[in-house]
Amino acid sequence: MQLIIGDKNYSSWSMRPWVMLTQFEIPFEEVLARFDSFAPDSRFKATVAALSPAGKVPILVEDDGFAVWDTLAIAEYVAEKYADHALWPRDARRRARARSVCAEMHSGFGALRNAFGMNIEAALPEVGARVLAEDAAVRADLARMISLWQDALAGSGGPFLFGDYSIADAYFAPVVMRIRTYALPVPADLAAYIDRAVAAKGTAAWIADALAEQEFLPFEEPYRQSRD
Ligand SMILES: N[C@@H](CCC(=O)N[C@@H](CS)C(=O)NCC(=O)O)C(=O)O
Repeated sequence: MQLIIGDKNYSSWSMRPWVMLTQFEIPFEEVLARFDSFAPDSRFKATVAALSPAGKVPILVEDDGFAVWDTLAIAEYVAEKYADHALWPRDARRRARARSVCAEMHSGFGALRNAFGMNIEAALPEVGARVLAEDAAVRADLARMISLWQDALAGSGGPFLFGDYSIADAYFAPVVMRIRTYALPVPADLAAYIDRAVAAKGTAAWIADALAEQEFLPFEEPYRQSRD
């Protein structure tokens, strides 16, 4: 099984299934389709178009060439294939709630995502403070994220959103990265969750790889001219 991903410093969607597979020790081969640009004639588009008509990463490719694209579909496929691992919570209501918040992440939080692109290697606290002060939609997204995490942790008792580590924690791993990069303010109970999420095996391994990358991609860098 291969997982086609983008640059680890920048590719938030790639991060989710990679972290999930690594956390649950499900074997896979990583294939890096580095971002040059997302233009139709880019090397990236040529690489991924051969595997998925959607032309985006991540893509999961089985040994016989069968491909699954789009993060939520990949998560569901892997959860079914490896049903002995509790990728989703075993309890039906917790599972339903975990799916609700993953779907909410998948289709929502546009203001937060647009303003704060994932950039693991960067430290941009002044950007975080400025954007939050200026943009009510970003503040609203952050407030919703905080209440979503607090409700999940209160309902499960932790240590992860729905008790044991699940797809939901992998789904929010890129948001955890953004909170760190842009020094977004979160209550103390969530700071503790963030520490646990960062230390989780899959996320820690992704961060280490992201920090080892040397690429600076201007089209992913609205706030910097170069690596500091
Ligand atoms: N809904 C897709 C989104 C995937 C996505 O936007 N991936 C980005 C990289 S993080 C990409 O491939 N972008 C290329 C493009 O927008 O053309 C998913 O969940 O996998």
